[in-house]
Amino acid sequence: MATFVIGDIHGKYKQLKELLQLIAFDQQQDTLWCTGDLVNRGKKSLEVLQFCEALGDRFVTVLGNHDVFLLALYHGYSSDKKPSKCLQKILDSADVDRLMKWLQAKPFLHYQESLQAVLVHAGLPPLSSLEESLQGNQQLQGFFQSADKEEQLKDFLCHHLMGNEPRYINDAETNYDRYRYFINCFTRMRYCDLKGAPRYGYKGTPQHAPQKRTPWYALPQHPVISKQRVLFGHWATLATYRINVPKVHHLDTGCAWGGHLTALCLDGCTRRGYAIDQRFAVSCC
Ligand SMILES: [Mn+2]
Repeated sequence: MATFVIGDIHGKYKQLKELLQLIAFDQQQDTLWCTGDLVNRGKKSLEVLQFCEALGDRFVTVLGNHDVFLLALYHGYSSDKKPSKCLQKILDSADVDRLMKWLQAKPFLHYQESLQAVLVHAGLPPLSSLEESLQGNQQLQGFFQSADKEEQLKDFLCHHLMGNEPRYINDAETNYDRYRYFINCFTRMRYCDLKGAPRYGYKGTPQHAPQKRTPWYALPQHPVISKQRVLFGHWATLATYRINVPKVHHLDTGCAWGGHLTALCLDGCTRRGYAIDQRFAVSCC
C-alpha cells in the first residue's frame, strides 16, 4: 500500500496512464492524490474524470480553478467566451450529471493527520491557521453539497464567484464574500503582499516578481508552512524553479503546456523500493 500525489492532469489521459505505469500504481491497494485541475486544456478531460471516478476511495482530489469553472458552466454560468471543446464534451456527455455530482462533492483542502500532509490546488490562506482553513473548506463543502441550497449555489457560481475581493477574511461581509475569499486562495493564489493579502495579477516565477510580492508559501508569518507537508499545483511556471522551503512540494510541472506530469511518493514508499518524497515524471510533449 502506497500513497502517491500527482500534479494537475488537465485532461492529459495518456500521460496519466503512463505515469501510473511508471510508478507501478496498484488500483486495488494504492491511493492516488491529485492537486486538482483534472480538466480543461487536454482533449481527454472527459476520460480523465471517468477514470478518476472509477478509482473510488483510492482517489483523492481537491478542486482546482478549472474544475470549479466546469461546475459553474454546468450550473449555467455563461460569458462571451465559449467553453473549450473538451469542457463542452463533458457537458454534452450522457454521464454529465453523475460526474458533476461526484466532482461537486470534492473538497478544496484535504488534510491527513497521519501523514502530516495538506493537499491544496493553489495555496493556503496566508494568515489562517490550518484549523481556520479546514473550517473554510468545511463551509464551502457544506454549501456545495447541501441539496436545499442548490439555487443559492447556482446564483453564487453564475454571478458571485468571479473577483479578487475581499483581500482579508475579516473584510468578508457576507457568506458569498467568505466563499470567494477561500476559493480564491485555495484555487487561484500564487502571490500575496507582505501583509498576507493575496495578489492575482502576476503569474511568473519569483525571481521576476514585482516588488513587495512574495509567493504565498514564502510569507515568513504563514501559520502552516514548515509545520505540515504541503502539496500544491496550479503554478505551471514554477516547474523548473527550486522552491527551497522545507516540506513544501509543488507538483504542477506544466503537462498542459508540453512540460511534464509529475508524481511524488508520499507514504509506503520504502517498501516499494522508492524514497520518501521521490519524484517521478513523464513527458507531455
Ligand atoms: Mn489551476
